[in-house]
Amino acid sequence: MQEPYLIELQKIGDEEIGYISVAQAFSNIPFQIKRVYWIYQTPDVVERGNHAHKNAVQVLVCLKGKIKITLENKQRQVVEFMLDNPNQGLYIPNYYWRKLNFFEEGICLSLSSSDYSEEDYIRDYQEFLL
Ligand code: T46
Repeated sequence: MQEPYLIELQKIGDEEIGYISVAQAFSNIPFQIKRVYWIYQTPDVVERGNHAHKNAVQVLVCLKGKIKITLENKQRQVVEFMLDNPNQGLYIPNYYWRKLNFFEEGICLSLSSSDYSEEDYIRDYQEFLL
């Protein structure tokens, strides 16, 4: 069973001109990236996620603001990450129940290993624990 972990993405540039960070498959991202999406304008009071993936693995990057990501495995072990830095990614293995809370107009970039398929989602928490 894989564990979630943070990935430090190189920060290229300086204070004068700003920065570039790069995500590259099989270099700093440990899978082939098949889909990229981003989540934005989520009010603080909303909790997104509340599902797990059967196969898809992901790296999430907070491009702006702050995002609290709570991850739980089938053994009910919970780990929490606060992403607030665009040169940091969070690797999420499959079979992790996730909850996302956005603060300060948080923008979340997601790099996913798979095409979108509703079949890959477990949206029922009791089913997830089976
Ligand atoms: C995840 C977290 C971090 C699509 O049509 N195509 C897509 O590629 C995606 C990602 C979503 N959708 C549709 C499906 C729903 O009708 O957009 C709607 C919202 O999706 P969802 O409720 O799954 O959104 P989140 O923010 O709870 O979850 C998303 C990803 O779905 C999920 O894989 O890990 O972001």
